[in-house]
Amino acid sequence: MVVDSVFDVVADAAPEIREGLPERRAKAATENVSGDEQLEADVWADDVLFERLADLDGVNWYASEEREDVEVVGDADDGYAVAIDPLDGSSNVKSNNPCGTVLGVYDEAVPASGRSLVAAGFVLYGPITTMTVARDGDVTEYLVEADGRTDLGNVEVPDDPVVYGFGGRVPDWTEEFESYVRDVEDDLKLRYGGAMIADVNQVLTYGGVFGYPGLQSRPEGKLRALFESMPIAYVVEQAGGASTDGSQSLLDVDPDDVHERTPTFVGTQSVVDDLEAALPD
Ligand code: AFP
Repeated sequence: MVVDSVFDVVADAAPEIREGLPERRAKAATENVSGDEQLEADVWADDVLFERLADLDGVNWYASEEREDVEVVGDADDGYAVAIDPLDGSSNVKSNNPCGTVLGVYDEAVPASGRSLVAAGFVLYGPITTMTVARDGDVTEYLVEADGRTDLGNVEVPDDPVVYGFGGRVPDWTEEFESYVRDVEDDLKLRYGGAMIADVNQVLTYGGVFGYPGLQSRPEGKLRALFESMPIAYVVEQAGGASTDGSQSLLDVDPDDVHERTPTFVGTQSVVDDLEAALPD
């Protein structure tokens, strides 16, 4: 199965990427198309993953946060598109904080709606390396080591929320969003580390909410729909949680551009419901 092969490749590359980080903490003298300063690690991880994923029969398109255009890498009937952020949270490499890879597998050419996702997942470089994969209605966490993967069991978002974390500067939040956060912070514990996949894994583990809101200065927010928001929403929703861009499931977002950004919130259903109620339509 092509989807199996995609996650086999990502898991097999993970130990090599992790081992290659120490000597790649410097900044490359480049920016990606979104204007993010690129670390050597960003560019290198993208090259490692592109080389392997482009080779897979059944993968027709490779879209990356680090590449301006979608790469056409195959012409299989019913081929898939892989949309990937090779090193999410790469600015955490310098400070030795968690980072990882996030990807979605779409069953048509991208950009495409989140409803065309057939699988999604992420690798998390923390105290241990894990890969979490959502597909066919299940979400499974694996321990990833050089000699292979170990199934650590199913992942389900806890119903009782414990943690919250939101990006952007507080003065740049909208009034309605800030008011919502003031309520949330009375009940939940702040967990925000600058890498979406690490912060979302807190939510998957303990329950709660993670988000990067639309800002006064940037109403679309920071996170990229195709590579970050929709894949992570797919994981969280398949794990029994919810997602929203403020008014709809992130899976209903249908980006026109590969690098389009969207306000992004994922987490325990009750908390996401309260958030949607607090934000203007
Ligand atoms: P980098 O990959 O450039 O470190 O950005 C990480 C990210 O896209 C996402 O993983 C984080 O949740 C978010 O940006 C952090 O953004 P702030 O630095 O504005 O908090």
